[in-house]
Amino acid sequence: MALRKDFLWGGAVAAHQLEGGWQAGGKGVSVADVMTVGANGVARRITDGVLPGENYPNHEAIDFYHRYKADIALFAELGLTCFRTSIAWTRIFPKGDEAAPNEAGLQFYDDLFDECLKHGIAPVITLSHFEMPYHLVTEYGGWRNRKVIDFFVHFAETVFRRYKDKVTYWMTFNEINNQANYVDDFAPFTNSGLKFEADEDREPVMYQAAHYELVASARAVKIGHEINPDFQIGSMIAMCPIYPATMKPRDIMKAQVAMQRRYWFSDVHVRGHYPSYITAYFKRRGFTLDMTEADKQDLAAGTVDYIGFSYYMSFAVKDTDNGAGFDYDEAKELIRNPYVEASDWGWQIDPLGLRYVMNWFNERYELPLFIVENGFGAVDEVVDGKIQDTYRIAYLKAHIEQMKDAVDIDGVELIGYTPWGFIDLVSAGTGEMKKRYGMIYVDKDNEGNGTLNRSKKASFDWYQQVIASNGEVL
Ligand code: P53
Repeated sequence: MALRKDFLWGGAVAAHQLEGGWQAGGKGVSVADVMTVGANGVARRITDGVLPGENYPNHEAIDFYHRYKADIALFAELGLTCFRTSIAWTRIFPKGDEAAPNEAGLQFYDDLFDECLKHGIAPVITLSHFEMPYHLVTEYGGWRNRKVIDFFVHFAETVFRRYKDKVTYWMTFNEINNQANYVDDFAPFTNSGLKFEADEDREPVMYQAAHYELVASARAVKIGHEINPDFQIGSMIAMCPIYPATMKPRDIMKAQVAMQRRYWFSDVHVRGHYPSYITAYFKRRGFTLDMTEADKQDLAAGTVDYIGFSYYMSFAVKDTDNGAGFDYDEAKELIRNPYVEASDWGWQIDPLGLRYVMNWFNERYELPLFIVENGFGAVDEVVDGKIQDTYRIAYLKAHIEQMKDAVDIDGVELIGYTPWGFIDLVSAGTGEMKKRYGMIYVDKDNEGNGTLNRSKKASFDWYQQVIASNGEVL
């Protein structure tokens, strides 16, 4: 047995993390454009608009906007058969609430996709990857406002129609479930454009925003299938399995509830309705959400075709509160797992966890899977002009082995694999360049200095032979 013949070997990025050109071709300001650079353990700041004197790393990023032709030639040399990126919403609708799209933005992605297709690389496209128009935040309160559903659906329909013959694989919202951590400012802002009052009860606001996103996603899926029945439109879930700390029954139950808090989103995407454990939770907590009959019909009519997910690490949790609800606070309750190593940024490295979650998804949904992010953020050092990133090769190799076992031994259906940031780019979490995932090195540092030149790391040659052998030579 082996991976399927048409297995998609790719690489993944997101528009705001590599394009730069933040004002080029009429692009509007996105939420990523108002986030400063952070550091390991230091959160990025979200400023009130773009302020002078601040370092906003996404403004230039790695300047893919102006260099994409040479970059895609390099991706072709690597052997990619697909390229996952996103469409920056603000290139198409600079403010988000316009009736007519911005032609220059649409043309940019036409040219980009043509360039990919010329090299036999299929574009795999995320509609919303942490880059909603900032205007929708200031004028509408982000996804706390129902009107944003229509703005998103209009954006989705516009790009579905425009690229219907160039793109087959789509995803609606990147890592929609990150906002399960609504306590820190990062995920609510990047997922949903949410900013909170100091004394606001954040949790129901997050659920309301997520509900509108799920409705918007379902409406987009339905319209997409009408525009082109061949479209494959997936969810995109950040999968970090949450293990119980011990075999103590209360730890097991705690881990189950924690999984429910992180993964109810994919239940709705796939099944087209809310699971009863989450509606029971809303009831117990007294959350009264704006959820109409029409919403329910929309959810049922727009279920996804496949499960796109990212996998970097596993989590673990221990029961501490002794309550009957096993309530879970993701910002505070995760513990270090002594059985696995961690990256310099504390991300716990757990290759077998990938096989575990592939089984979990397969059991639960019986849909094809697509691993649309996986990778190792590390500091690279150039020695004699070359980066010998053996640690990255070891991480990717170990994960690909588990992915193959899930397919071969466990019978999971898998569409493809696109390692994250295969060309170095701006970290989403910290805004750093230093946290590198790439097989292609980009000469730029955290302060924004560097030539932006591209060069191959040792992992480039390694991945090239992995692709050429369809995963047989690792
Ligand atoms: P960075 C948290 C946990 C798992 C995945 O992340 C995450 C995050 C957010 O930081 O994000 C995804 O750059 C995301 C990408 C992101 C990548 O993982 O913080 O989809 O945009 O760059 C890696 O190291």
